[in-house]
Amino acid sequence: MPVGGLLPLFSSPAGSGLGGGLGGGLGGGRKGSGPAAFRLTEKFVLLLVFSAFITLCFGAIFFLPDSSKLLSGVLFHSSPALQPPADRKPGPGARAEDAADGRARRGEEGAPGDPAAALEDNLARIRENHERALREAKETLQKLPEEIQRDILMEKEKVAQDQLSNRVGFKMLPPVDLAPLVGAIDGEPADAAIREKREKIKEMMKHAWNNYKRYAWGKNELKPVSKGGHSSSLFGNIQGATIVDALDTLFIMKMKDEFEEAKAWVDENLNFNMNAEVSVFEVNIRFVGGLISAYYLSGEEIFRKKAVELGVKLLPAFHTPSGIPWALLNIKSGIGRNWPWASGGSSILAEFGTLHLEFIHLSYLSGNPIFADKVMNIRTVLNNLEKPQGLYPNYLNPNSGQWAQYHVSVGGLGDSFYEYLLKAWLMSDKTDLQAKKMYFDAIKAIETHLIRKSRNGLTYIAEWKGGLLEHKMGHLTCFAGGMFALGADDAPEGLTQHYLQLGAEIARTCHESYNRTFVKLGPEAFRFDGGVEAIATRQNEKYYILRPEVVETYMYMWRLTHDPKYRKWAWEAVEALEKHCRVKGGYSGLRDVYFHKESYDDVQQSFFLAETLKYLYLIFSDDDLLPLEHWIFNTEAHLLPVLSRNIKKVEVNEK
Ligand code: DMJ
Repeated sequence: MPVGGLLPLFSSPAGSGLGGGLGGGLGGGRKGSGPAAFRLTEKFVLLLVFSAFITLCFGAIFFLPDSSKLLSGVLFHSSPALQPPADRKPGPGARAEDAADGRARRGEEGAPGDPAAALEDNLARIRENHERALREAKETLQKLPEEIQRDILMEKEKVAQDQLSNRVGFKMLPPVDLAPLVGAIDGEPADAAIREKREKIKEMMKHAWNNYKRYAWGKNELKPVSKGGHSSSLFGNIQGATIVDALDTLFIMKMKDEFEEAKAWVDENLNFNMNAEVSVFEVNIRFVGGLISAYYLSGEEIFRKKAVELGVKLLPAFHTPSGIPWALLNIKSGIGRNWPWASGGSSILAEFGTLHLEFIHLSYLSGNPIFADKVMNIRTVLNNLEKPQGLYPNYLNPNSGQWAQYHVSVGGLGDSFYEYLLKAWLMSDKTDLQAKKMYFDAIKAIETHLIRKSRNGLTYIAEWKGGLLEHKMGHLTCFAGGMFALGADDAPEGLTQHYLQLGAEIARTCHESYNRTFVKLGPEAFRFDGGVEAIATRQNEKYYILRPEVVETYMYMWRLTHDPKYRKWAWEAVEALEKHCRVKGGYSGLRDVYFHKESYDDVQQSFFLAETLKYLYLIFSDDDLLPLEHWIFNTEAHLLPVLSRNIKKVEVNEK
């Protein structure tokens, strides 16, 4: 059909309408009269048939599956060996192969082998694909419905995570209602003697920081004696733990230049795209916590971006049947596992129970409920479980969602879980009533079953093993004095005074554990049996690694009571640190606090800068520096603002 014959179809003359147009086209320009002219209905039917034909043609070309192959097979009878393989990828490689195929078709030189071999090759590939599909279908059929559901959920989550990563990568995080900063700096004491002490602690921070910078910049921690970098396996290959842990301490001490160099390092070097197996708990409390804290203090977007980026990396840890996360996670493959030593492959209470505060903030900062969903699910699992004597065992199996060994501790393996229940209540602007109830129920059971008084009147918190008490208290457990005091205000049944008193008693016991050593710094664990009180009896419990828990409790007790003894005790700790832990290259832990000659462990822990020095500095500052009604300290002493009940929060998806 000549092209000219079609044209009038698309250009009906004015006034002639459809009939005129069609007639003009098909009738060679004649108006609708004469024997060859069609009637209107005939024209309409013809138009329909014609347009159906055109649609069919287009459909065949564009929409039928692999129509090109079909056409080439039917029309050109080409050999399958010469067809491009179905899974060919675009890109330069594909073009080279196309060219080779072309040469083969034209019988040019360099054509790949003989057509029969190529045909066999292609068939093998098809067979292989077919078998793989069958295998996958069989595997799926063997799964339980819950497993299939979980796989679907994981796939969905993966998509959600990818979207979130893109939002972080493309800087599409939502605007955040940054509450006016209350007391982030200053707190300068009027009393000159106190001011001087505060200055001294700042000088200690400078000594720790400068030596880290000089000898271990960019590494996780400093070896202050051998003057090099120290890397713990807790962070995999993630580097810079000291930098991230120190950020907020630098900020509140107004060490502006140092803060800026730390920020620049984070911007240029802090990288999570690596094949690294990390401790989810440690990375969360130090890195996620440190970055969030730095963001709220400084308002610098880079910290929020990095915190959310890292949060996304940690999400695959929750891919367990119960949603209780793995302790260890490969942040590249997303494969998780538990510590090999943990009872029956269990997750640890103090680890999975110490994600709550940071993850609630991650949801707020990213505008995505996924983080809060994860930790609220942990809460639900724990709340629904039967608890022996009202106590929370340290080991929980993430596959069965059931407790493993009945071992209860307010020190290592359990500690910060209780701390985070209380702080979830406080950080929610006292709206998270479930956290409040769980906290007060838990500490009631702890008081009944674990807290005891020594013959000479020292209150201590023992460890509970299937109903039997081990009369030992860890340095880590000493944080509990501050926790009891911090929660006292909201205690039920007029117990406020009681909990404040309990806090004071724990502070006294922990002070005794310091006072009864040669260096006046406490051991890793101390005992109340075999005729001793607050003294370490085993060689492997006599070390001190610059831990903060005792001065942490002094800080809360000072703030809440203003009893001058807490400043006195804190100063004793400063003097002991200066005398026994300070070396030319920084601060080192000690192997034996009872020994008259220092034996250094040669590690300057990152928490020394994040926690120990920060708490000491606060004890010698006025209370308007970081007021407790506005700021929550995470378990690494990083600062999280109270999320006021008036700000809009992201919705958590109820299970
Ligand atoms: C810190 O990393 C945290 O305080 C954690 O909760 C317990 N251990 C260390 C300090 O001792």
